Amino acid sequence: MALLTPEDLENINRQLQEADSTVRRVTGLDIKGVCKDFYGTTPCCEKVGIVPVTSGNGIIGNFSGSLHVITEYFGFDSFVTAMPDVSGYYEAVRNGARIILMADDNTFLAHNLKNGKIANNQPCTGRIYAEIASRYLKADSKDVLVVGLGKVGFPGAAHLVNKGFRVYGYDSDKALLEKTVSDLGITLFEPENPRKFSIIFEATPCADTVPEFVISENCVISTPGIPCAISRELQEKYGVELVMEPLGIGTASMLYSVL
Ligand code: NAI
Ligand code: 0TF
Repeated sequence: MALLTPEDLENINRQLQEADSTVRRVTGLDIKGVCKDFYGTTPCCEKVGIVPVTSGNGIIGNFSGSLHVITEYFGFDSFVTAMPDVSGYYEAVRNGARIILMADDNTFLAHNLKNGKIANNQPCTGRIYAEIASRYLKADSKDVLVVGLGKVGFPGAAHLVNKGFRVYGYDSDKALLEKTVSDLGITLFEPENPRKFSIIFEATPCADTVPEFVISENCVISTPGIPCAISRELQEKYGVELVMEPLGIGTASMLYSVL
């Protein structure tokens, strides 16, 4: 898994506010509104315990602090434990946490201790970014280009198929691409046959993965992928609505999914 850096998470509150404005322009709802509609749940001041985890590459500066800001932004009452790992988990439960948020290098989970529901960041992120893309108010058709069909992209693409969109899939891993095209019944996007899209969902760990020839004027690119899928120059040239934020939208999706 590509790991976040403390720099990715700088000014998380501002990043979240900017993403919220874009989501509102794109869908007519803010992030809370999309999550509420999608999962049919509403937070009721559930207490969230955020537990730092030291295993593997260790604690990421700003990670727990950003989760604290994000959970409060979405209306949860949250705290970061003083201790990490198992001691932190114990501390969170003893201090009344109803939902635990914690991540090692492979898994970032939300676990609701009251109803037993558990969520994984990757599918929750894929689904919510795909859902936002699917709600684009100015879309000119139900065609969607999905770039990157891994642990985030696959569940997002599957969600778009379930919603009745015509999904064109692309991944630089040819074997994975062919398997996914067959498993999901989507269309293989061939760069040799270029076409333009008004809805693009991208989930790769690489920069500049969305080529100019697929971008239509005022399209939406909904992308959890870090670094950014398109250059600022292309974004400005085509008036792209870019939904991109490093942690908050995916975390909101996890939290609403376990309520
Ligand atoms: P993954 O490794 O499971 O999947 C990435 C896929 O992208 C792979 O199938 C790979 O073959 C493909 N790929 C790589 N370069 C490509 C290119 N140039 N063109 C087309 N396909 C390409 O990774 P995962 O877990 O799905 O994460 C994807 C990205 O999303 C990462 O950058 C990760 O950090 C980010 N992420 C962001 C979150 C957020 O809240 N913003 C949450 C979770 C992940
Ligand atoms: O960096 C990641 C994921 C996060 C997905 C959301 N964008 N790409 N995971 C590693 C998190 C490790 C956290 C660390 N153990 C801590 O500070 O607790």
